[in-house]
Amino acid sequence: MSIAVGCAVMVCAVAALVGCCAGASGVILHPAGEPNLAVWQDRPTTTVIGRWGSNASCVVVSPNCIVTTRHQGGSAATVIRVDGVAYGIDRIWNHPQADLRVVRLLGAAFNDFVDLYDAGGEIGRSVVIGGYGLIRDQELATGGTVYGYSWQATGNTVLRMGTNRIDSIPPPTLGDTYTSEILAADFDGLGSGFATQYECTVARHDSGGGWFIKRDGQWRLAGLSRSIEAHYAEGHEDDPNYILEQSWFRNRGQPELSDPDYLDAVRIGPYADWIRLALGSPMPGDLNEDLRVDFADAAILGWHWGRTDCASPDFCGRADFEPDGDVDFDDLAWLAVHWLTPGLDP
Ligand SMILES: [Ca+2]
Ligand SMILES: [Ca+2]
Ligand SMILES: [Ca+2]
Repeated sequence: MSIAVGCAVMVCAVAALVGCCAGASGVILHPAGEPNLAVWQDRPTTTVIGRWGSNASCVVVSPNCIVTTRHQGGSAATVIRVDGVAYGIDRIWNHPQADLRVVRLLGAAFNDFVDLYDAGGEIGRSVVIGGYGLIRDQELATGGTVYGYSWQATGNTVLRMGTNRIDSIPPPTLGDTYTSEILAADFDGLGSGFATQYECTVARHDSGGGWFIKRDGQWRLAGLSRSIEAHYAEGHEDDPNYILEQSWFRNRGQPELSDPDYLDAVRIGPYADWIRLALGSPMPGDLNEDLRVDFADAAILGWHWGRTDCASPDFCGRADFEPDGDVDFDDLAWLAVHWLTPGLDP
């Protein structure tokens, strides 16, 4: 990847961040209207991809948890929609460095969820990409040759899915708001020889949507859509005030040249253990559910020490861990046994 592309991607990530009230990073497909999800079945089930608030996407990874990116924002009041049902948030775990969060939903009991892909070897693998983002609008052409598509301004309430192939695992970009391991692909033109059957890229509001790899006959989550190559009005290259909401696969000035857009995703594999800790929470002794048993938990236990009035649902800030109504040496034992576990340094 050239430095120029790297810069463009960085600007785009910022643009996605700034634009989140207006939007985050739809699956843009060619040909338009394909694939028909009622006919195309070699893909994850649609019910494992949800909507995060009004501006992003998410993926169901357990009976009651989703994962998504962080850069689109959101709060404890954000509403998540999965298969048409709205859910509130019970708990959010933000990864300390990566553009990644796990969110436990209130009242959720999903039958459909995906396992995490952590087997490595992603380069060259086919992926199915899905999300509640914007879709393509007009074709863009120079001298009669189509080089890309503009995006529709609205319409990010419909799930779309397409395919691509992972080209590389670029080094994490240090110095951004988040430092994430990533997977990269490109939006090849139809008939280029590199394009997959339903070659797609992502657009605004697809952030947090899934990149899925099929392994052992099962679709697993390998990535979360994160950023795309930015395009600018002519004469305003690299000016974030002149970003065009477009996806290209040929050069605008010289459309005879193939020039597929870059797109990337937060890579799930390196974070799979951290995600699984959150999915397994609460773990014994982790009173504040920050996935570590340490002094912060001891402080909570100390604060409630000696109480005998612990009751559902809070159980004295969960200091009464077993729970049996009091905070005593039985509860301290949970901390002692699991002290400074699990020792995952994120
Ligand atoms: Ca491609
Ligand atoms: Ca803790
Ligand atoms: Ca107790």
